[in-house]
Amino acid sequence: MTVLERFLGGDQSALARIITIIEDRTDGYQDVLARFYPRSGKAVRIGFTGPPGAGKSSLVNSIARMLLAQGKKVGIIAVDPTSPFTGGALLGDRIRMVDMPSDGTVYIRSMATRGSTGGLAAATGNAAVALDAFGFDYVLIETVGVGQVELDIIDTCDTVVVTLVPESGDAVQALKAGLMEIADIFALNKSDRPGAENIAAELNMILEIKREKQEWEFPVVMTEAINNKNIDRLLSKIEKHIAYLHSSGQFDKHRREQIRKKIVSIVTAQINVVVREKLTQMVDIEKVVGEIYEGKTDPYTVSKELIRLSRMG
Ligand SMILES: Nc1nc2c(ncn2[C@@H]2O[C@H](COP(=O)(O)OP(=O)(O)O)[C@@H](O)[C@H]2O)c(=O)[nH]1
Ligand SMILES: [Mg+2]
Repeated sequence: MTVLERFLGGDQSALARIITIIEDRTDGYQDVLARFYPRSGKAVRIGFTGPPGAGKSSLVNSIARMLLAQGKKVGIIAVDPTSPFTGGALLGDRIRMVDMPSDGTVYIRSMATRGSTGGLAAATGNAAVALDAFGFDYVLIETVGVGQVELDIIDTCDTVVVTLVPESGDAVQALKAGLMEIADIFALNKSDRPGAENIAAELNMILEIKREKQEWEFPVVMTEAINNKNIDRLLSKIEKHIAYLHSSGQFDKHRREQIRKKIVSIVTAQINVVVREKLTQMVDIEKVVGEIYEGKTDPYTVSKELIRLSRMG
């Protein structure tokens, strides 16, 4: 049997192999994804983002357990380099993951964050498509709330949970980092710590502006991931948000937008390759660079001429 056949038969080791193929962009990975697309679209994607140490992995863990108890199948992707899921964990964190069931209802995957982050967002999105096609009901994606790559990843999620902690200034930091913009739900985790009530009040005050403008309530849930406290509330808000997305038509709209973006990114990447190849054939680029450097011509004139010659303009 081929790896694809084993994947379609529900073999998790084949799933792991396929995600590696996707991640490494091994020859033929696009054909594999092409097969997956018609089988995908059913899984709900929940993004968990926020500063390192806020408790994202712990929350993902608790939410996953609760979904599993409901008979749901859960795929987890960790893009957080500090995540216990990625192996850079404290012993305690690893133990927590070990008692996940090994009956095929859950699968945990970390995406490499070392080296080039170039295709990380695309690779993560593609891995989510694979998990979706494999038959998971939920795909939970954990990522640290920084940078464009993370924002691109979060953009593919249906619902975004921003995790904060009661440390002073956290809400303000989140505002600065643009997390307020992308959050659908706030989990104020480590609510066992002092100051939690104050931060929750502060958050709620900031959120009033957003709530006035939109139908959605932008709830703040005070969670304690380690004590399994209010995880049920958090999950019910997630479910409520998904229901809201459906009833408001946003679910459909967002999914279609993702497809549009996907087409543009595939075509753009492909055209980029073609253009680079063509350019090296058409012109002695170093010679032209020299001429521009010496002030004999300029990049605009050169480009205009190249586009004319290539008949692309
Ligand atoms: N006091 C307290 N600690 C927590 C809570 N949730 C998680 N932690 C701890 O915070 C640390 C970081 O958690 P982790 O889930 O790895 O955070 P992440 O970096 O956001 O994924 C771990 O040592 C957790 O055990 C909580 O509700 N209360
Ligand atoms: Mg983590």
